[in-house]
Amino acid sequence: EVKMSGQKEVTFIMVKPDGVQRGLVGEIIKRFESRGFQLVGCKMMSPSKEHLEKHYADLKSKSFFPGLIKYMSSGPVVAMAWQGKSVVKTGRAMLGATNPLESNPGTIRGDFCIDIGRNICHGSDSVESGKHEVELWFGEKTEDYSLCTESMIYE
Ligand code: RTP
Repeated sequence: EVKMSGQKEVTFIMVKPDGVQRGLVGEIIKRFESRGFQLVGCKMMSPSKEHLEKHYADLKSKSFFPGLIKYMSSGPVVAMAWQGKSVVKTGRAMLGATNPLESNPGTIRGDFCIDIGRNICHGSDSVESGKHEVELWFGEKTEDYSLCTESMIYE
């Protein structure tokens, strides 16, 4: 039971409008699936400005905030909830540094983008915000099938 609890960790990963338009949805999903994480929620949607302002509430005072909301509203996004052991921290590592020029090659941003304002994906930055963001984007409607696959990934 104690062992299982870490595997229930969830993170919110989003393919931003530039990632969708550039056809990188499959690539991003593939990397998380191949690593062994489980997709427990997935939808394409065009979030309202109000919803995006909630998601980015802690950035409201930043000078780039209006541009960020405009960019994030420029087309549909793919919102995903991923589950697994240490998925928040590992997910961030897989995305790479927020500024793609500082992202290592081999990371998603390090392989596919250049500008911080067009960095193709989002990932929750703590276990707490993972939970909060999955709830904000999915409500209660995520799946949990970690029990079905435990012997495939975890000891
Ligand atoms: P993220 O949530 O997207 O994974 O990135 P983060 O927490 O590492 O970065 P944060 O500072 O929360 O910024 C969120 C998103 O805002 C855009 N941004 N633009 N133009 C700029 O200087 C600037 N700084 C941040 C980026 O798209 C970043 O992912």
